[in-house]
Amino acid sequence: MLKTQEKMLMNLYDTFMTAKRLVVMTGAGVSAESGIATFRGDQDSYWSRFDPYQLASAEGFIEAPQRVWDWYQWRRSQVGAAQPNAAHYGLAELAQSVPLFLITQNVDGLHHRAGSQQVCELHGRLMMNRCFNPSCGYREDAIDFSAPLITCPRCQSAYLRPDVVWFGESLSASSIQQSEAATTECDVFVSIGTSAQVYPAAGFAQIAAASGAQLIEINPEATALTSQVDWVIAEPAGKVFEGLRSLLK
Ligand code: BV8
Repeated sequence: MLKTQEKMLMNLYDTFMTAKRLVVMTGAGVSAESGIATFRGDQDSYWSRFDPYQLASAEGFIEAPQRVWDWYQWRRSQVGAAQPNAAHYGLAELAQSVPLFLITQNVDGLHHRAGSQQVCELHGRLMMNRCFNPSCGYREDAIDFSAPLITCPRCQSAYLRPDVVWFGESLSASSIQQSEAATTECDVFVSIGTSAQVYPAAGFAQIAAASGAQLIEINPEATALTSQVDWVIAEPAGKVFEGLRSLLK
C-alpha cells in the first residue's frame, strides 16, 4: 500500500512527465534549504530586519550607497558559502526528461550551479556588478565579497552596483516577453518557494491559469496564489525533490 507521500510523489512525477510544456517559477524558498534567508515570513527573513525600499531600490542606494553595497556584499558571502539543494538539482535533472521553461526571481545563481542550462533570471544576478549609470553599460563579475564600494572603472561617473532589478526598476523586456510567451503556452505551471507578492513575476501564474494550465504550488506556507492553484503541496521544495529525484533516476 503506497503511503500518502509516495502517492503524491508518483502523481507529481506523472504530471511532470506527461506535461507537454512545463513552466516552473521559483522564489527565495527554493534556496531556503541551502541556508539562504528568504525575504518575507519568519523573523530572520531579510525584510523582517530591513526596509526593502531602503536596500533594494535605486533611491535607497542613492541615499546610502555604502549601506546597500555592504548588504549585497554580505548576501554574496552567504550565497558563495551555500550549495544548491535537491530542488535545484531535481529541476536541472527534470529538464533532461521534459520540455521545462525555468523562471526564477532569485539572484543567487544556484539553479545554474545545479546544472540548469536555461534559466530566465527575472531579477538579475547577485554575482555581477554594473555601473549605476545606465548609459555606461559596464559590467563585471563580483568576485571579491569584501571589495569596497567604488566608482565605475570605465566612466568614473557613478558607483558600481549589483546587477539586480530593484523595486521601481523595470525587468528586461526579453525576460518578460519570454516568460509571458512560455506561460501562455504551458499546460502545467509550478510555483515553488515564492510568496507571490512581487510583480510582474507574480502575474505569470495568472497568465498560465487564463491559458488553461494546471497550477501547482510547492510551499510549506499559504501564499497570495494558494487559493487559485489546482494542487497545493505544502512541503519544503528540497524534500519534495529528494523524493522525485529517486523516480527521475
Ligand atoms: C517593475 C532585488 C515596472 C533583487 C527585488 C503591480 C502591482 C503591485 C505592485 C507592482 C506592480 N508592478 C510593479 C509593482 C511594484 C513592485 C512590486 O511588485 N511591489 C510589491 C512588493 C507590491 N515591482 C517592481 O518594482 C518591479 N519592477 O514592475 O517595473 C515599474 C517601474 C516603476 C514603477 C512601477 C512599476 C521589480 C520587482 C523586483 C524587485 N526586486 N529584489 C534582490 O536583491 O534579490 S524583490 C525580492 O522579492 C526578491 O527579488 C525576490 O525574488 C522577490 C520575491 O520574493 P520571494 O522570492 O517570493 O521570496 P519571499 O521571501 O517573499 O517568499 C519566500 C516563500 O518561500 C515563502 O512563501 C515561504 O513560505 C516559502 N518557503 C520557505 N522555505 C521554503 C519555501 N518554499 C518551498 N520550500 C522551502 N523550503
